[in-house]
Amino acid sequence: MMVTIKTPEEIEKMRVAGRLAAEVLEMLDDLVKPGVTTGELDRICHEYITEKQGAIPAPLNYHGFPKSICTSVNHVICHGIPDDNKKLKKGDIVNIDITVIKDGYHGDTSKMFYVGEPTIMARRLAEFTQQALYAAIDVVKPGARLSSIGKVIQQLADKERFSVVQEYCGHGIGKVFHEDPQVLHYDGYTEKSDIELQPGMCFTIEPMINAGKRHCKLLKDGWTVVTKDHTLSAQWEHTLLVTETGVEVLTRRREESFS
Ligand code: EYL
Ligand code: CO
Ligand code: CO
Repeated sequence: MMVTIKTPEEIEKMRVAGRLAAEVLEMLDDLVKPGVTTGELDRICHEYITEKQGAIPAPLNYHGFPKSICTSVNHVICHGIPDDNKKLKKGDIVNIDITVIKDGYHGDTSKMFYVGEPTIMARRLAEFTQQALYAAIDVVKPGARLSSIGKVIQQLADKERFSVVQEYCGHGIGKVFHEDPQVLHYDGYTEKSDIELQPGMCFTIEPMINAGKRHCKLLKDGWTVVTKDHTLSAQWEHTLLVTETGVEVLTRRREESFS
């Protein structure tokens, strides 16, 4: 396993990439509403990233992925493909996942949007998942172990009787979209893989939480991951930098404040 430590010059580029990714999510706030298609949202993001930001949407052609963003609606866990025929409707919940490359470095972030008024369960699941991400961010500091992240998320989910998806995880990030280490959202490290966090490490935390059982199914399109029991799923993601004293949230949005 090869975990990179970013230089001060690289950290500045990670800050820029992170800020741009966050700004794409902020731009979407007024656009996610009943009647819009996920295909339209993809085109809007693609144009914003390439024209306004002078950046590259990382998912496009990554391992052959056909679009510039991921849009995961209701029981879709992750990697939902934007589709001109998929109109969002009142009561839907949708995760929009943005990764941009700027000056060679990646910023990766996602959040849940409500389309009109969500059901009580949908809101509870989405808010819980955001709080689980925040609790996990809170344990990130030099000397902490990678396993403390998944332990906190799993423990909170157990209390609410929600489940934590195990097949997809957070990841180191930098010049490369997905680098070491793997960041598990459940309690699953071996002694060897459970590294100690050090200043200059960058990685994402991106828990996927299901209202029902944790198991996934890959659709025949080869990309879309859904809950096997078709219950709702939520995900939130930030890109983080381990600092000398704690953590910096590189993809922080205006509406967020971190201690
Ligand atoms: C594209 C590649 C299989 C993303 C992330 C887009 C989808 C399915 C192969 C991870 C893996 C985003 O870190 C990610 N999101 O936060 N693949 C991804 N793809 C894709
Ligand atoms: Co992402
Ligand atoms: Co990611």
